[in-house]
Parts: sequence; C-alpha cells; structure tokens
Amino acid sequence: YEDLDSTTAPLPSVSKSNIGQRWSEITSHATKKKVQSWFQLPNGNWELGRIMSTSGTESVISLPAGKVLKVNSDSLIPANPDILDGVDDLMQLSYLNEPSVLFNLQYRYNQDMIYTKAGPVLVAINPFKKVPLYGNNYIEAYKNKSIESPHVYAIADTAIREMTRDEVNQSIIISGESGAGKTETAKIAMQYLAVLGGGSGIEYEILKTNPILEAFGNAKTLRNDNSSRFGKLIEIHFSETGKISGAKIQTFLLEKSRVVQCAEGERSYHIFYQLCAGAPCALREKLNLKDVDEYKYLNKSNCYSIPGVDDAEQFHIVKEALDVVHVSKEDQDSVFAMLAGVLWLGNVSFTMIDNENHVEAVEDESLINVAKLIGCDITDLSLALSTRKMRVGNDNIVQKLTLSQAIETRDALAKSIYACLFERLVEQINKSLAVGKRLTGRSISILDIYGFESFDRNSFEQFCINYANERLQQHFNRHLFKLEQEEYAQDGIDWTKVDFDDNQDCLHLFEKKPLGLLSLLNEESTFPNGTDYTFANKLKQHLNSNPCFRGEREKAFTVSHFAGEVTYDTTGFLEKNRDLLHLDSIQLLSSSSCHLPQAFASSMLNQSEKPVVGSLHKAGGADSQKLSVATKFKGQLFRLMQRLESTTPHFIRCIKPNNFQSPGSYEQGLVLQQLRCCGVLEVVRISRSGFPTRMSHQKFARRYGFLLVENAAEQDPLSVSVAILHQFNILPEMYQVGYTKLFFRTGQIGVLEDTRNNTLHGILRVQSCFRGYRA
Ligand code: AOV
Ligand code: MG
Repeated sequence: YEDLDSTTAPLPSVSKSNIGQRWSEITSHATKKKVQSWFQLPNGNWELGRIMSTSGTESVISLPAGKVLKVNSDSLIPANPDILDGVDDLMQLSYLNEPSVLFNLQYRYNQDMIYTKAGPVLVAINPFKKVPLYGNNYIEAYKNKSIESPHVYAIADTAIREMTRDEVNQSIIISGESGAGKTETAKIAMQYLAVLGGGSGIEYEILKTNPILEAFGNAKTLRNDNSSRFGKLIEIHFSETGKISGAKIQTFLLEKSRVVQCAEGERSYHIFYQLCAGAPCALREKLNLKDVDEYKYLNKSNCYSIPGVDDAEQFHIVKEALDVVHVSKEDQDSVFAMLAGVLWLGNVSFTMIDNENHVEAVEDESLINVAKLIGCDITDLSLALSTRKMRVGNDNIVQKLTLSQAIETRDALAKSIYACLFERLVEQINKSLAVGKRLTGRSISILDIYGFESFDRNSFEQFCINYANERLQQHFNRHLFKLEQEEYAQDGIDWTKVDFDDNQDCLHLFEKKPLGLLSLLNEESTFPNGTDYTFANKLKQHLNSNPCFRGEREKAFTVSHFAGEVTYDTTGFLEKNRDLLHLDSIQLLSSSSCHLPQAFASSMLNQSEKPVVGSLHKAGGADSQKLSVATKFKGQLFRLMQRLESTTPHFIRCIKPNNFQSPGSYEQGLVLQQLRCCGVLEVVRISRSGFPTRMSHQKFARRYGFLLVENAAEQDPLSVSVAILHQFNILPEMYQVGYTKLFFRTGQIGVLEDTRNNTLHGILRVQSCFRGYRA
C-alpha cells in the first residue's frame, strides 16, 4: 500500500468484511498524505472527507463545509484518487466498495452520462428527461467505433458483430424495477439495429410496433406513467448480408384485471383514453363514444390524464402505426368497436328481480350499445349476463345469477374481449413482420418484461410479475456467476470462488411440487369450495418453515424476493388464477354477426385442452380442463428461458434514481438497494479478478504462432501457446493455462493483437516493397 494515489493501487478482491481490517492497516500511512475516505452520515448517505490524523482506532476526518469529526477508523471506507472520478467501467476503480461505486455513477449521471459498464453488464440510470445521446450521428459514431463510452448502441453493436462472427443468435436482456427505463432502453436498442440492418423497409414496421403495443399494453401506474403490463420478447431476424429480414413478437401474460379496475391514481390501458380523446366525429358517433369520465371502468380511479401526454395526438400516432403494420381500415374499425364495447359493458347495470338477490340487466343505453358494438342480440346479451345454463344429472337447467355473480360475469367478459383483442393484434403484427419471409436466419432477441413491483397492496398480478423477475434474475446469475466459475473449475484454473446471492431458494418456493406456491395455488383453484382464505391457510400450513416465506395476518403472506420483501394479499388469487369465462359468454360471442367476436370465441374454445363445444357446465361451474393462469405462465417462462439459453446474452441493468420520476435527483439509498439486489458489485469483482478473455490452445497457436522467433511448427498447440506467452513476457498473474484454453485478464489479449497487427503490417510493407523492387 505504498502508493495510494496510484491508479494501479491495491488489488481487486476487496470484500465488505476485509475493508475495515485493511483500512486500519493503512490509515497510519494515510494520514501523512491526507487520504480521501468515505464517511457515512446518520441519514445513510456517504460523504467524501480527508483523514487529518489517526491515533489508535480513532481518526479525525474533515468533511466538506468545514466539519471536522473524530470517528472510529473502521467506519471509514477508502475512496479512489480523483484521477478515477467518473471512470466509464467500474472495473477500473482501485477501490471497489459501495460508496465508490455510488459516487462514480452519480458523478457521471450529473453530467448526463447515464451509461456505465460494470464489467460485462451495462448499467443505465434513468435520466427522466431528454439526454443528447441518441440519433443518427451517435448511431454512426458507434458503428464506426469513433465513440467508446458505454451505451445501449454499443451493446447492440456488439450483438450484431458477435452474431455475424460466431454465427450464434444473440439476446439483449433488460432488467430493472418498474420505471427504471427498460422499455425505453429496448426501443433505443431497436433503433440501432434498425439503422444498421435497415434497407428492406421492414425495419420501419418493426419500430412502429412500439406505439401500438404500448397503447394496448401499457398504462399509468403509481410507479411509472407508461408502465408495461405485459412481457415482450422481440426476435429480429437478419439475412446473410446483415439486413433485417423480419421479426417476431412474443408477449407474456397481460394484466387483464386492469381493464375493469385499477388503483386510485392509476389508469387503465392508454388506448381507451386515446380513443375517447382522439376519435374523429364520424367514429365517435358510430361507437356512441362519451368522455372518459362517463365510463365506470375508467372513472373509479380518479385519474384521466398523464402530465405531458396528449392522448388525442397519441391516437393518431397509433392509427398511423396500425396502417404501417398492415391492419386494414375495416379491421381497425372492428378493433375500436371492441374497445367501445368493453367500455359500455362496464356501464351495464343490474336490477333485483326477486328477494333471493337474483338480478337482470337493465335495458338502457349501455346494454343497447354493447349489443350493437359486439354484434349480438340484446336478449342473448342480457341472458348471458344474468343467467347460467348448467347440467345437473341429465337435465339442463338455467340458473339465475345474483348481483355479485352477474357483475363477475360481466367483468370476465370485458377482460376476455380485451385480452383476445391484444393477442389478435400481436398475431396480425407478426403476420405483417414475417410476410413472405422465412424467419430461420440469425436473430437478435430483445427482452423487455414488467419490472419488479412492490406496492402497498400487492395481488395476483404482482405475484406473477415478481415470479417472472425471479426467473430472469436466475438467468443473470447463471451466466455471470455460475457458468463463469464453472468454466474455471472445469479447465483446472486456480480460482477463489466469488459468492453471490443465489435466488434458487425463492424460485423453489414458487416452483416446488407439490408444496410450492404455484402448486398449492393450482390445487386450491380446482377445489370448488376453495377460497382465498383457505388458500392462505394452506400456504401457512405448508410453507412456514421456508426461509423465503412468512405467513401474515388474515389472508396475506410475504415472500423474500431477490429485490426485497413483498407482502401479497390473496384476495382474488383463486378467481384470477382460474380465469373462467362461462360457456354462456363464449356462446354469446360466437353468435355475433361480427368477425372479431367470433374469432375470439373460437380461440377461447381452442385454449381449453379438450374442446368443450356443445357441452354444458357441470354444477359448480369450474371448467377443469382449462389450464390455470399460473400454469400457463410458468410454461411460457420455461420456454422463454430455454430460448434465451441458446443465445449469447448481453445484459442491461436499468436503475431508477428516485421514486418521483423526476430528473436530477439521485437518491443514494435507492440506487444502492438496486445495485445490491442485482449483484452489480459482485459481477465487477468477478470480471476484475477473473479472466474474461479465453481462447482455445489451437486457436491461440494458429493466431499468434507465426510471431514466434523459433520455429514451432512441430509442437503441440499447448506448447506453442506457452512459448508465445513467454516470448512476449506476459506476466504470470495476467493469464492462466487451462486444460483446453488460455484465460486472460481484461486487456491482455489487446497487447498481443497490437503486436500481431504491427507485424502483419510490417510483412505487407516488406512484400509490397519487394514487389516494387522486382517491377
Ligand atoms: P420500465 O419499462 O422499466 O418500467 P420505462 O422504460 O417505461 O420503464 O421508463 C419510464 C420513464 O422513464 C419513461 O417513460 C421516460 O419518461 C423515462 N426514461 C426512461 N429511460 C429514458 C431515457 N433513456 N431517456 C429519457 N427518458 C427515459 V415497467 O414497464 O413499469 O417495469 O412494468
Ligand atoms: Mg416497461
């Protein structure tokens, strides 16, 4: 520790536990040079100070604004020399501790440098304002490599290069909490790919899918004004010549419940507000459109607009985008009719017809409009909403519904229509993006799902969203920690294992059979007498010994997720998991004179494992053949992970610097919590003390063997490799020789590449001189 100001100072593996010990060793020396150090204020923030003196275990530190404090030396954490302020890769920090990383990111953030590398991972901090980092000039610069600073463009560029070089499909995996910037980042990556792979025109269509999917699948939540309520994987295909040849979008579990209700201060899907604000007169009349506050599905949450967003203008953008992806005007009109139908459905009310609580639908403007918009007979509609046909023994009977049953039936119909509409749009978009093209070539997939969520009240939707995030975190861990370290072990490399927070226990809690959260939920959902209450009790009974689980009072339970604890309220879990639409409603849709409702009905019938056409519901109503929502979602996630496993991943971690969606505010505690839970520091630590570059002995010998002074033609690749390393005096700590490969620390292979290039140039020069001489 002689030269603390040197950039090559102490070596990597500083863990939280040995910082203190190390620091007390050096403080006596440090005082002579008034070394900088981090001091934690009572509010948890860190401040940079200078150590004035140290005696025994105490140090005197001077902080900004003239404050001088006497503190315990062990509470001080070493800071990096000024020369390292704002490095663009955290790997370059001499001291890799939490305050230094926080400060480095903040230093850059304050100058609108929102991107920083953390070894192989790109960290992106949401600026919540326009930053001048995008557009064609920047794209050009990253393409020509005339800019080196970290950027989404650089990640996209690497993905294209590696796809071409290695002939392996690539993925760009974007994660982070709700509102951290995943969707924006995904769009920025798409923009780069579109410019570099553009030419056929299909890239324009691909970009236009964004406003459509956001209108139908995003909504304002308390965390994010444009929160994705579905997961999305877009696979962009390239031809041999590197041009985009088509694309395919896969979506995951749309939050249906939002169609019929959302929390105070939140909105339903953007498209509803856009339609009401932007529809031209003729369309308004045809759909009998009212203002948003007249629709019950929209007016309960007391939130109609989003600051800075013009819904009417957005409506035109969406319509134009629909044109671009070849949704015909007639199809667009049917889509809008379905949307208006859903809104009017919410206004359908019921009246009591006997003293057993049975109801029938009120035949008012709402009911008439719904029947017209979805193309059904008004009596059929009324019956479908207030009665249920059932089979008891050999008899068909008609049961009248109570008020709550009728409301449930009405809302289930609205949710199903919307979900089918969303699926149908994605299908149509996919047709347009793949038309006449074979999607078999190389591809780059971009994954943008809903981020980790924790509200005051968390329900089934958060449960699914957070489960998906656990799966994704596992994928991240596997690639950056497990596989990396397994590769060292397999090749016999001398390596001290780096620990990381494995989330396997939490995933087990969800997935274990038969006693895991998902299994127990499914089991309870199939019991006719199961309720949210019995479900909660069952969880407590079977899972209380699991360290990731805690039973709470009443119907609640808490899960320790990798990103923090979340308490879930089981109200509505079973109903949402069953997601039943009664056969009466499906039959209603298939009786429609319009093609969309008919198509929805047949797709709903296809979703059941066995066809239920013609068969009537058993008493009790549960259609046991249908897969539960949780089961379907789990299957989708497994297939997604499998697909991602066959690609080379590039990870982007989005970070939310404050909870107010406001520019310029950087809350250290909030940032730190996100860095911690996704293991950013550990990734840097592994990359720095590890050997990120590797090459097989054969490849290495072939590439650099000609540089050897002594002829090595006869030797085996391993001996040639070792001879090269010796000839170029590569320091022993900079590489490791494995059984099959050589492993290098960061930057080492660059030195050899330079030598190789210089030598090759030299040879070429000599050759051309020689040719000139002969001529
Ligand atoms: P998310 O996708 O991570 O949340 P978004 O990508 O929707 O978050 O970002 C939220 C908001 O942050 C955006 O609407 C922008 O206002 C702002 N923002 C994000 N990235 C940038 C950027 N690079 N430049 C400027 N503004 C940005 V969620 O979908 O809720 O998990 O489910
Ligand atoms: Mg999003």
